[in-house]
Amino acid sequence: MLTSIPCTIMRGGTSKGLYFHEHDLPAERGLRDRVLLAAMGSPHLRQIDGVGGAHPLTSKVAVIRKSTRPNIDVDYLFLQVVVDKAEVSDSQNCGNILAGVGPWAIEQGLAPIAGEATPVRIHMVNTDSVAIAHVATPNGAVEYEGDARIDGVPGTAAPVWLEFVDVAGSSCGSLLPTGNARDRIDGVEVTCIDNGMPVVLLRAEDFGIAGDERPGELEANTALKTRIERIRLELGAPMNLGDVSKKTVPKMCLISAPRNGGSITTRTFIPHRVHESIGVLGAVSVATACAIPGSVAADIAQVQDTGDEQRIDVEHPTGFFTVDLKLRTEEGVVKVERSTLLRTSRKLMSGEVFVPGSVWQR
Ligand code: NQM
Repeated sequence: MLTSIPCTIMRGGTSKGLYFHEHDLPAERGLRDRVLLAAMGSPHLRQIDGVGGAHPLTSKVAVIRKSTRPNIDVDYLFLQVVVDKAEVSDSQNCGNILAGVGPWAIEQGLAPIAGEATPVRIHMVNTDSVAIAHVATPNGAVEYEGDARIDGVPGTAAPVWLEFVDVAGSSCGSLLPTGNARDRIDGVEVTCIDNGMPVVLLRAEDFGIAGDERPGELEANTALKTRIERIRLELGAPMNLGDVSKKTVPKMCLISAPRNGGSITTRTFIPHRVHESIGVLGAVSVATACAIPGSVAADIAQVQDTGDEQRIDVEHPTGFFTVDLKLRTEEGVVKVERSTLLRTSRKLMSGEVFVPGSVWQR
């Protein structure tokens, strides 16, 4: 007999995933992961026996519960279900799937409507940090349709503004986990940064590429992939992430001069496939590196000197990702006060997902 589990499928930003109430999944972690693998159809390159989209960006899960923390509406745990391996990882956060958490929480009665736009305060369990999602709620209900446009998603939708205040160092312990704005490894200069997502910035030219190649072209470049993975594995410990061989962080971001009037061009290994755009917190980390004197991005980025309030347009394979940063400089050290950015989200399906009874019976 199949086991049915209440579930919502949502697009969050440029990702898509399954959203669950924590209490609808098994409490024991190993069993929970086996259930999620079965729901997605992993491990299988096409996830043919599940609802996964056969790409890391469409094989994601949000597990949500009402929060008991003061001044927080919900706790959100992000899980990456690996497409072709029997692995489920909580080693990273996801700001795109986060974009669906606010609307979902309101519709599930976990956050009260508060006028035209409802702020939903979300504790992000993976990184023990807080996001505030501002969800359009005219007429006392979540509105999914609207005029907001984000690159990487066709059409328009209602805006979901995301605000972060305490994500710097949330995975690695500090904004610049190695203590330096620039390090040298394997013959190249890199910047290791964590403003919500651990990212290593590398200059594309140091790898003999232009930096605006299509994701597929980069994924087909085996020598490039091997070298980038070697650097990633070496940087795990210095970035306070330990052994990263089974983790999806740090992300490896190749940077070069902007091509289309933005601040910087990016191509991001996440870490084995190349992102079709760029992750939310990944973009926040890259944007922050652009504003840090001495980073490898600072040399390349075209950023207007607007003092402590900076708008950084991160170019990626399918357009731009705009990040607004509020910074403060203390004794020559850049600190982040807040980052804000626009996402959209859409409810796609609400119902039950089925897994074999041999995997789980309630
Ligand atoms: O950086 C992809 C995505 C992400 C993560 C990844 C994300 C983020 O685009 O906050 O959103 O880098 O694995 O969903």
